Order: sequence, then structure tokens, then C-alpha cells
Amino acid sequence: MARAIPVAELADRVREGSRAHLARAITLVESSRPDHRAQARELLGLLTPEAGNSIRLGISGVPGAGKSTFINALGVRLIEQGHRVAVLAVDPSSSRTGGSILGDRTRMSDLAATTDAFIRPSPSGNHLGGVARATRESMILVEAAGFDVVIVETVGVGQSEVAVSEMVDTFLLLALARAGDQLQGIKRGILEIADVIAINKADGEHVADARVAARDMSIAMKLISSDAHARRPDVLTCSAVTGDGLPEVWNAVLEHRAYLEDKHGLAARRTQQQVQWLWAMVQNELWSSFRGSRPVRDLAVEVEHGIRAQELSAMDGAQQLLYAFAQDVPNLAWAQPPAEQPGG
Ligand SMILES: Nc1nc2c(ncn2[C@@H]2O[C@H](COP(=O)(O)OP(=O)(O)O)[C@@H](O)[C@H]2O)c(=O)[nH]1
Ligand SMILES: [Mg+2]
Repeated sequence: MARAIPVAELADRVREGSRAHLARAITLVESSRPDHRAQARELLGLLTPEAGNSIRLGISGVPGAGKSTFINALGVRLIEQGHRVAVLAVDPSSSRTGGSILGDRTRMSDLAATTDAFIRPSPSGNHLGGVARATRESMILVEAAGFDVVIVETVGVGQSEVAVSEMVDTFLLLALARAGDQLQGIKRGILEIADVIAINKADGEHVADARVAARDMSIAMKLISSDAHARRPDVLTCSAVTGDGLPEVWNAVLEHRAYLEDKHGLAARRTQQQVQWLWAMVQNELWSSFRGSRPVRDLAVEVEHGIRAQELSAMDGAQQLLYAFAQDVPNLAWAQPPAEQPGG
């Protein structure tokens, strides 16, 4: 990282909207180095009071569903309406030099070219907990920097959708219609967390297929819903390429948000998310401390060897590692007393 600057100064620059400092602040919260974590906590402590005033939208869909194209087209429209749009990503399999990010950059070239948008690829790392933590914290930073729409993109595979749904207000699923296989690539789990569903690529000869798929999916949602009074997601069609249906999809997002606000559900959703974040953070810190502990790492080599040689049971091996960790705990960064809370 570049020369360190005092955290308070970094916070001021982020508040003023300096893109370079925002990028630096995000790099700081992405780091798992103990000294960086301590600075990140301080920075987030300073900026959290200014965060939270954005529309937080999660977008998921299988690779090729059109997420990047959609975000580019929607983002441009929103900027025309006066919004400032930040795009973050959660993709635990990504690497910073990966081709998919380059591809996304070209598909989001309109957004990448304007200062009213800020695009940040997924933090690298294949541990979902760490990637999700960095993205949640980055969301606070972009909000403090004045972005009032935050889009969190995730690939529709694995557990990452759940992690993203736990950090946004509204979760949009982009799906595709395929003749004979209308529910292509859609798992039931994701239908349960989707607040809005849009069948993308409803253009040219695919318009009719998309409409049929939307209607079928709407019926399917009724059937799988266990609570007849629960809100069911709107199912719409759109084209990220022609722009058809994009205003309707955005309206559905705003309607979902208004529905939450109306029932005080937005505050409830966000406080519930804080509770989830609490436990995610504890789990994440425990696990990364455990993996990072020198005595644990040294012993792990021996323990694994013992198990492979059938000289040691897995249960005894786990006990040995946990004991080694317990001895190391007083040395860990989070074993130090918490810093004083401002105003607390
Ligand atoms: N016809 C059509 N093609 C689209 C649409 N949206 C995306 N595509 C194309 O689908 C491919 C994958 O799009 P991309 O945005 O990279 O999908 P992602 O993997 O979900 O981010 C690209 O070739 C896009 O040009 C759409 O609405 N209509
Ligand atoms: Mg993409």
C-alpha cells in the first residue's frame, strides 16, 4: 500500500469524495493484516455515522445472464436522474487479474467513464466470509463518499447470494428464458431471497419466450410460497441492450423499498443485518486468527501427518490444534482491550 496517511485525514478525504482516497480506504478494509484491521475499525467508526443513506441493491444471476450489461445500462439511467452509483462485487472465486473483471470493465465502460460512478471489482480471496466482510465495509465507505445507490453484484452460484442478500435492502435476480427450460439455472434457494426477478434479454426474437417465462415463474412463485400473505417478488422482463423494461425494473426496486419503509421493515431489516454481521464477523475473525496463528500452523503440519499415518485420530488432532490456539490467543490483536468508543 502507498505511504500511510493518518486515519482521520483519510476519513476526511473520503467524505470530500476523493476517488483516490476512497480506493485507498477500500484497499485498507480489504486487508486482513492486524494493523490494517485496527485502522479499518477506526476509519469505519468515523464514517459509519455518515453512511446508510443509500439504496442498497443486490444483483445476482448466472454468468452470462447480463449482469454487467444491465448494471451499466441501469447505472447510466440513474446518473441521468442525478444519482451517484457505486458498484461493488462479491465473487469469492475471482482474482484481481482475472479475465472476468476485464470483461466486466468493458461491459461497464459507460459507467467506468463517469465520475458519478465508482466500480470496484470483488476483493480477492476464496474465503466467502472475508470477501463479504470487505464488501460490507466498502459499502459504508462509498456511502460516506456520497454514492446514493450501491449495487452489489454476485455470481449466481454457491453461497454468495445469501451473503449479499444479508447486506442489501433489495435483492434482484436476473434470469434468462430458454425454450423448454424456463427455470434455467435457478435454484429454489435464490427464489426465496429474491425481492424482484427480471427475465433479461427480452429483445428481438426472444421477447415472447421471456414473457412466457415471466408468467410461468410468477405462477411457480405462488406455488412455492408457504405463506399466502407474504409479499411475492414481482417478475418482469427487460433488455439490458435495448433498455426496454429497465424503468419498470427500477420502479419495482423502489416499490419494494417503499414497502419495507412503510412497515418500518427497512430499519428492521438493517438492524437484523447488523446482528447477522456481528456473528459473521466473530466467525470470520476467529477462523482467520486460527489459520494465521503461527503455533497452530506449525502444529497443523504434524497433526495432518499423524492422521495420514493413522497414528492420530481426527478428534485428538483437533483438540491439539485448539489447545495450541488457546495458548496463542493472548498474543492476538483482538485479545487487546477494545478502543474507547467515541462519545460512549
Ligand atoms: N440480446 C441481449 N444480449 C444481452 C443482454 N444483456 C447482456 N447481453 C449479452 O450477454 C452476454 C453476457 O453479458 P454480461 O453482461 O457479461 O453478463 P454477466 O456475466 O451476467 O455479467 C454479453 O455478450 C452481452 O452483450 C440483453 O438484454 N439482450
Ligand atoms: Mg459480469
